[in-house]
Amino acid sequence: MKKIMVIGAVDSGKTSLLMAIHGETGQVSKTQTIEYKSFTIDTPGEYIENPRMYRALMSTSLEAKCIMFTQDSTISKSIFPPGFARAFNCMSIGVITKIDHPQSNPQRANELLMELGLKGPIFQVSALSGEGIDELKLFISSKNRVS
Ligand SMILES: Nc1nc2c(ncn2[C@@H]2O[C@H](COP(=O)(O)OP(=O)(O)OP(=O)(O)O)[C@@H](O)[C@H]2O)c(=O)[nH]1
Ligand SMILES: [Mg+2]
Repeated sequence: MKKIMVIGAVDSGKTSLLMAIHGETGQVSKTQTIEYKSFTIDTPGEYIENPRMYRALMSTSLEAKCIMFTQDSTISKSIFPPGFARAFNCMSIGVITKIDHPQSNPQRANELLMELGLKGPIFQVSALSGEGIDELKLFISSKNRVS
């Protein structure tokens, strides 16, 4: 079965997001390497922050039917090169994270994600409060049905 992969900056909330999707609670730890868990693939933020690791992201993405690109809504800049999502053949969506945070600016995060050339929609979530997680899960499960 093809998987759902997540790519985004260090600390953008990728692992927390996957934990919320899997219904897991507890302490989040730093992602050191590419991690497979049932239908998801987690990646370390360093892999998008270091262009030498792009190749690893590209080859891993062959196992994915959908890539979630995370943008931390408390951060004012994007780590992604413009049009980056177009480099991947599969479905691509944006996920705006940490919308519960007092410094969250979802509008700015949305504008940053719009530069990626995503094929699919952009979701707004908080792994902390659970807001937006059900909507994202619904979209993911619809992708699971089609292939
Ligand atoms: N307020 C708030 N904090 C969050 C949320 N999601 C994650 N965080 C915090 O952001 C920090 C980084 O979260 P991670 O899930 O480890 O981020 P990551 O993208 O997996 O980071 P790397 O594995 O280093 O690439 C942690 O301190 C989390 O508690 C959220 O929805 N709201
Ligand atoms: Mg992580």
